[in-house]
Amino acid sequence: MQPRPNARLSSQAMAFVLAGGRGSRLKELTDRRAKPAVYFGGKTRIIDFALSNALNSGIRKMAIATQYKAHSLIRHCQRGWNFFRAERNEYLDILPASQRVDETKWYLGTADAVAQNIDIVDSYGIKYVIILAGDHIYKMDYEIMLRQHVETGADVTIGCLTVPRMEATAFGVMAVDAGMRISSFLEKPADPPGIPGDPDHALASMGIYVFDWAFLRDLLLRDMADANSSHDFGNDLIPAIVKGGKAMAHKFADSCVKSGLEDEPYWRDVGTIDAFWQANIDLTDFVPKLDIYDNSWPIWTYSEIVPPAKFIHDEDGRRGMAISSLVSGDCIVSGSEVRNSLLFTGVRTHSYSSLEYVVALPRVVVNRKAELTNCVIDSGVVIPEGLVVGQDPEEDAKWFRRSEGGIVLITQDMLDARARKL
Ligand code: ADQ
Repeated sequence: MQPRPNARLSSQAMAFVLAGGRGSRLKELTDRRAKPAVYFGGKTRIIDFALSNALNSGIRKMAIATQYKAHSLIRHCQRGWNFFRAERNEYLDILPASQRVDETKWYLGTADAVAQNIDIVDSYGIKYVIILAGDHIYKMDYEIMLRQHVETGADVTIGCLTVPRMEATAFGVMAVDAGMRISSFLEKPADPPGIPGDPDHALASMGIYVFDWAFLRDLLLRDMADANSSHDFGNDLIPAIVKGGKAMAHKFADSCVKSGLEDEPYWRDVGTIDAFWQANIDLTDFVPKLDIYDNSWPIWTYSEIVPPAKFIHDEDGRRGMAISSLVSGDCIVSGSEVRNSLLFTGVRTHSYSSLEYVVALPRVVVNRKAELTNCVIDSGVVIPEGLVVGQDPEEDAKWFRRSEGGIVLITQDMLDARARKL
């Protein structure tokens, strides 16, 4: 059956979400979980942003390729993203590596993760595929990008944003002509070229690609047979299309204006402890740059059924209070002060404790008289009575992981090791 000519393009598209990378710069936060499964923003996990963007854009067919430490990611997607109905032509498949083509074969690169699942994508009967990374925080209407792709007749359309030139070493960097056609593409160049007229900035790939499926399918089959390829979009496929085909850039900033989603383009790779802490703490701003209260673009997630947050006086009459903070359900703030902090579901803070600029992941317990500043506390951690963090850099670094930016990451293993030595 041919798709109706006036149908939204998203109804003829699928989202293929790459969620196999480790994200090693998040250190111990990704010891037990893949980066896309890391918690963000009080209730959600990082991958919920890409999946919600796809859902809110009208896409109802999705696949998620997982690889590294996939258990909690798979469990999260099974619990939170299980509302797709095959009888309504909606699908969400979770595709762990080494389970389909050959049980010993991991996904070699990002393109290989798609290539190993060609038959699944075929079965969706779609015309367009949008490749997404599962590890970025942003809101974006992919319908606008799909429309540009179709209108320009591109072989590939690549989402891009402007970044400071010196930060562009971590990205695919492109040059474009006046019509946004990409004339050159360098994957993670040591000396990124600046934008003409704006030499301090570079045009970076967001790792978001729109293809006609027939085109990509053919390319993947050829790439699989190429012994010299690393089977990666950024290293192999995209540079080849830029050289021999028509690659177009889709500016995230323009997309934000057209969709009306954000006044200022907001995109974060929360790939380091500092960036992760900052993006979470930014949500406590009076007017945060990322609006998670916008009902028109909800960030969907698996949400536990929990009681409301509670703030209580302790038996000494000390007030439990939170100021300029986000406090999730099932938190109890008892006789303690929480400032400029973000508490995930089920956090408990006890009398005489204080938290300032703290990101506490689910089910953290802060015992009495603990004083915590500028830290990220992993899920389930029990902070012992009287622990002081964030006041003496040397002491912090002795027991915990202190980031370049001075943020302290606390895990239960670190606390247990400390308790054994004290
Ligand atoms: P990187 O940031 O280096 O560059 P990459 O490691 O290729 O990203 O991972 C992209 C996505 O694929 C991530 O979501 C990751 O989890 C996932 N992934 C990585 N290896 C995988 C595998 N073997 N199987 C399944 N999933 C996997 C890319 C582009 C750059 C671009 C940046 C933007 O190559 O050109 O600028 O993304 O962040």
